[in-house]
Amino acid sequence: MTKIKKLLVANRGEIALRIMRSARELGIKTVAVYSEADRHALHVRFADEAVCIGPPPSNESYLRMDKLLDAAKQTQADAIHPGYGFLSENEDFAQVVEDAGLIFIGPSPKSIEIMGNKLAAKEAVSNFNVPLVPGTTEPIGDVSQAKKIAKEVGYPILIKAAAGGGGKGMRIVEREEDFQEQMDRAVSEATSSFGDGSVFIEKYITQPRHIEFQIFGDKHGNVVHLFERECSIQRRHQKVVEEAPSSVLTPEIRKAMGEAAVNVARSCAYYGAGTVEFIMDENLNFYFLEMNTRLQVEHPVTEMITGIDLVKLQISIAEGSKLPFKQEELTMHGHAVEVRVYAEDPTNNFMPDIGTLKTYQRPQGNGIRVDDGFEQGMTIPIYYDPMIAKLICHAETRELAMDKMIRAIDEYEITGAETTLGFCKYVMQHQAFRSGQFDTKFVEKYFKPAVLEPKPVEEEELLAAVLSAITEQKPVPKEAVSTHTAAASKWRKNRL
Ligand code: MV4
Repeated sequence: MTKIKKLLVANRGEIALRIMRSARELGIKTVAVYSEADRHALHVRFADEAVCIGPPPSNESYLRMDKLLDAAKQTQADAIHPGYGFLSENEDFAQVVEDAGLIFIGPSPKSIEIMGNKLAAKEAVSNFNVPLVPGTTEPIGDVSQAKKIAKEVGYPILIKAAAGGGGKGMRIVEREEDFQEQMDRAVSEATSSFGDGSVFIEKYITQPRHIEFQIFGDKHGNVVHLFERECSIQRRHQKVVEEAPSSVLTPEIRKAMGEAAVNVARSCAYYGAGTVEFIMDENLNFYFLEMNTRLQVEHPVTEMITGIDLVKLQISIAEGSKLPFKQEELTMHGHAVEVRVYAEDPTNNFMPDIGTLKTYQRPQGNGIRVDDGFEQGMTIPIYYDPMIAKLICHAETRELAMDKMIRAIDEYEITGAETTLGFCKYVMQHQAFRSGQFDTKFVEKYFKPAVLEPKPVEEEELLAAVLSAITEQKPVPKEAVSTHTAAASKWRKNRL
């Protein structure tokens, strides 16, 4: 057991803040790192100490292992938490942190390495009773051999890059005639993106649901799962809505998937927080896809249904503590939903709409959590992910959690940048989502920009219109008058 005294968080924004809050509650001092673009960021203000690690671009700051280690040395931090993204799933980073005599808040470099390669992951789980999508478990060497297997499992099939992840480097093959061409494309994409051209094939599940299990292991060989999250509402591999538990799992399937998830963790002697990703077909068959060896963006929904602080648990496991509970002692309470609020314009193909947050008012109330890294008046930097916040609602039932989410979205007031709030509200009100009859094609199937109401007129534009109408002695535009005299709620941009 090594108690951590000072933790450096090698990340920025909402996740850096979220991690530092838990550290502070544990009496651990916190060190922020920041790029020149984040000098005034909230995570910098929150920390006990802060070190500038370079210019705005991530590859000159947040991705620089040497600068992060220097910052740790300079501040005498004894541990590093990588957050998510950036270096969180880089086994070399985990290794250099340990080589420097520091505690890495995460799994072993070896676990990261194995699960970072999908074929190595399949190989690892092969003796652990984990269902895999029918296909190949070796890199394809001989195309005629691969075609034979494709014929056996049946078209359509999916070619995936072993080194890929998050949907990168995948190719669908509808019929045998296209196999060679798609194969060539996949190999060249994989080579240029990952420096590794190995590819394999799987049966293509056409309308899958994405269900992932939160697992936790300690350094003494104990592993548990903390139930599932469903993240089927995605747009181009970017998650939009996440919830826990999933609305489709029966207790029996949950138990079977949970056991499979624990076995995936055992197959690579996993410790720390991890997520085991499955896809589920329309007959509720589930298959292991990959394991993410980090704390995930959507971890708050799990925290809300279990009441467990996952960051505190990560820290105590990194210190060498045993898991404080057994599987049988874990229970779920109620239902949690999360939406990701991005500075993107849903009416303009979700183009990033970076700006200064002219007004920024968070929703409040029982069962509402907002994880963000901004305040009114701040400018969203152009260099990083355009996520403004995560909005999480918890209630007794799924229905009540969705209703709370709609209320919270209506109460959220953001001007100065277009956001995905209205889009999230559309999802929350959609009968396919509400009934639980949805899959990963939801956005493609149902969303068109026209479903969002036209944006209300901004206050300034309205004033200008009224003033010019008065000074020019023209009648005040009718629309302006009605908007102005309407209830204050009409000002909100998220009304549908
Ligand atoms: C699949 C699949 C269908 N069949 N594998 C996309 C991200 C990566 N983690 C795996 N992905 C998929 N793998 C087989 N055999 C469909 C997807 C997929 C997907 C998965 C989960 C959530 C959203 C998705 C969107 C498109 C494709």
